[in-house]
Amino acid sequence: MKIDELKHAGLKRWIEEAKTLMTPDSVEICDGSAAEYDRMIKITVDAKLATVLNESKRPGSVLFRSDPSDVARVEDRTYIASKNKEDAGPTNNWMDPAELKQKMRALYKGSMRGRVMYVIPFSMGQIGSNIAKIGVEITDSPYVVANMHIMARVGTKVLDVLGADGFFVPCLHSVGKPLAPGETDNGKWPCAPMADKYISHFPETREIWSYGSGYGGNALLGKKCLALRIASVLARDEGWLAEHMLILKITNPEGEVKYIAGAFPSACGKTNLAMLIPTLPGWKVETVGDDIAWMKFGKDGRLYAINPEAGFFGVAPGTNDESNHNAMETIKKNTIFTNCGLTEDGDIWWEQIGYGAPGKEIIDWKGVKRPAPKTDKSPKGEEIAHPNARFTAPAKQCPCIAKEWEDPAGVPISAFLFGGRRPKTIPLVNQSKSWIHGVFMGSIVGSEVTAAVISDQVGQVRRDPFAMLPFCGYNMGDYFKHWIKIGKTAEEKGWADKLPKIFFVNWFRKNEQDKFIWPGYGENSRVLAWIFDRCDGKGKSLETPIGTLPAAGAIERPAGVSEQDMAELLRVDIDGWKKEIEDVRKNHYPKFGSHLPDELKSELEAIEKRLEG
Ligand code: OXD
Ligand code: MN
Repeated sequence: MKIDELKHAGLKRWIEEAKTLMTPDSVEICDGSAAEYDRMIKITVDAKLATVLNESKRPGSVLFRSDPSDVARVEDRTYIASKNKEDAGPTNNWMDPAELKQKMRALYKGSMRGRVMYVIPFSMGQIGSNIAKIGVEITDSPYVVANMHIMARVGTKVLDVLGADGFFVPCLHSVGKPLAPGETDNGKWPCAPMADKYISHFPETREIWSYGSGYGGNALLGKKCLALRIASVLARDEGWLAEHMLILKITNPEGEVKYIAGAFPSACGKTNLAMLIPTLPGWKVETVGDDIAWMKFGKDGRLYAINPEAGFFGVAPGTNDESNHNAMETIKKNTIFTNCGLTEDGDIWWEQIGYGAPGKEIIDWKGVKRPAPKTDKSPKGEEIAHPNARFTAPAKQCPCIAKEWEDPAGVPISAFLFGGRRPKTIPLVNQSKSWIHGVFMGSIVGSEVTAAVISDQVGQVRRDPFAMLPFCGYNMGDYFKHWIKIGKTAEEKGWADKLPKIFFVNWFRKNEQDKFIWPGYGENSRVLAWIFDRCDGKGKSLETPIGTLPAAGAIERPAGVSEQDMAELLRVDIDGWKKEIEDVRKNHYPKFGSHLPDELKSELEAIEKRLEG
């Protein structure tokens, strides 16, 4: 399709402007076809950016190696450029939108020279669903086009729904590496130096401008940029929720079904939890989504969730048949791998894949030949796969995908989970006493920082409210208010009892020897079963100062967990909680200043009183 054939005048104008600014050699409007996907892969293979994997081991799959400076989301270079700084709030980088655009225009000028400018119309959510949103990404990266084919619904069908004047979020992306005449990428992942990378959001005008990175959330703009940062602003304005949450379907031995949504910071095992195989007999878990949930009230007063994505962009290291058998099945074919090891027999490999690498040598994520590890572990800093190596795979390939995962009406949510990697203090599971108490719990989520993000805080606990710290497109204090408002709306309409119940969970408790005391993975089904019952007002429980905990014996002990460990997992650590709450009062809540809702201040006081006994 040619630009002139487009029906949407605003889209046409925007594409022309981008073309004039970035001066690509040519422009292509993506149709979303399988042939187009194959062509993108061929272009990257010809440019030596991708390696085709062994067809008999990993059919239809390729491996990319990125530049060592371009391996994860870059939070320090991510901006919320609202007109007023206060609207971006204390947790986001801010720059005046006019100033940022001026800076970025200078970078974009001529940045696509020697390249093709691809225009990708995409829908987050089922095309045509009334919850779905349309975006159009302009990019000079065929890697991005191929990934977007998997992660979103792309192509001509989207333009049909957009019509002549439909709303779309313009998403501008350039890797920031123009090519001189005759120059090709020739095996060098194109990107710009760190200081020139910008992942920018303009919430008032609903625009995304990304420059300089070709990796994951920095470049696949439908995911974090649109479906979370811009969508959170749309959700605030339109009265719904755009959340960093997995969605799972759980069926009990009696055949009753519930849907649970869970917010966990990046790399806390959302994908593993969403695809869990229960160890509890008779229970079944199926996947609706592994990263993002968009939720709206239905006519019946329940909150209905859709997964706006069409694929999984999962962290590879640590994924194995034990930790996530369903993910391993999902990525058996038609998958894009990035920054994994390449074995002698043309397959991928990563740390904790469950087996040593075959053969004598392996090529690491930097493209260097190394001795093939005999076990699946490597010393820290010498990993074969980058710790944030990823797979991009179609959700429909997942053996446990729920049949309703594409239902445009969404699925009714019974429970919200909040959690993070917390070695101490936070018990295995804790139900909130009320909606507001649950919002309080969400607002104080914290987690040990991992490699999903470039940061000097790796290993430290950082507060990550609602797991939205890097993804909220506006003032986080106002975001807390929005959650409180959702509760109030339900109350006013007589739907309060239909609101999801809220739980705080922690799979990551450690003992004095720094060893995890809860086995996690499939054994988490024991906790999910208690949560399932609590949603029906069942499940033996205990009122405590921090919330409602399982009564002794309510969660059956898995093999290998001693009675003492189980008691520790469910103990209310009063001193630890006093420190936790003091940290919230002194260091966390003051950041939000006048934007902190009074309701949360009252919750803080109430829990302090309860802890004093
Ligand atoms: C992700 C993330 O990639 O949260 O999902 O970083
Ligand atoms: Mn995520």
